Amino acid sequence: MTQTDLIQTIKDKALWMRRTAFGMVHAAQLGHPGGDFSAIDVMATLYFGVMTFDPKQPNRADRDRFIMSKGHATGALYSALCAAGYFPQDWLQTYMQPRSLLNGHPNRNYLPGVETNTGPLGHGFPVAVGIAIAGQLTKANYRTFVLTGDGEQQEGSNWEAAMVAGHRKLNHLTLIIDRNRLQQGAGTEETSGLDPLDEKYAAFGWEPIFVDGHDHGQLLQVLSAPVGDKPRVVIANTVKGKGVSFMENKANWHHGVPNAEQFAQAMKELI
Ligand SMILES: Cc1ncc(C[n+]2csc(CCOP(=O)(O)OP(=O)(O)O)c2C)c(N)n1
Ligand SMILES: [Mg+2]
Repeated sequence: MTQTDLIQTIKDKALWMRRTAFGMVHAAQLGHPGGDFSAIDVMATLYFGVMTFDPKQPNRADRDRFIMSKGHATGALYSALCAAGYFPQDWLQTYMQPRSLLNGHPNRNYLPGVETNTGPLGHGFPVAVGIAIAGQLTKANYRTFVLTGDGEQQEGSNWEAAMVAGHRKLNHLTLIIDRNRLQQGAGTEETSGLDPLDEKYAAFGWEPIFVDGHDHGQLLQVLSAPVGDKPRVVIANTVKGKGVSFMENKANWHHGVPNAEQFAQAMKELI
């Protein structure tokens, strides 16, 4: 496949994921669509352009690992896993229903492709560091990718994990920060400021890179770049609610859910 075709495939998957995730949220009348939409272009690039995995053998030892540390964004995660072939499409209709395998926060005991349970912010990144340490100790070649929210970076556990990863030079580890500048109900910089994230991570022994988190070409280039000699942090500048005009950059769409009219309008825009 040419690079242009690959980027088109990723775009098509991202569009399907946005429509699917919003459909799940609309049906359940629950979810976190703002953070789904800021993350979906990163996720589509990882699953359809970067990572090596086999959905028929989800526990293959040599698979690349993806950890969704911002575990509330299950619309993004489940639509990616379904599109990647981990489970049939009709499972999506059960999202957040009683006894569904598709909980509001992902559970590795229920769903293939989920590497670890997340939801409590600040949990997935430390687990990803542990997975990367295991890879380093066993001289494995797999890569570990972990996605955190930017508000999530306010949790202290992230900074312990970052310190260990820098110290151990976990060069097969890539952290992606979904830098949409909003958390639940407010901006990150007015709540507990994070900037300058690049300088902070550099001081912890990481290689920081900024990227437009909705530019599939840029994302593909940065996320598939060969490993260096340090862990890498990709600070993805994103828009919460990206793709739907009335949701973009609106804090109330963190866990807002659409009525029938809003859902129809979103489907008109997501084409
Ligand atoms: C430890 C913990 N505290 C609070 C919450 C509730 N919560 C869920 S999402 C969220 C905001 C997260 O903001 P951010 O990380 O920026 O996510 P995004 O903008 O990507 O949705 C909060 C406070 C939680 N899940 N875990
Ligand atoms: Mg955020």
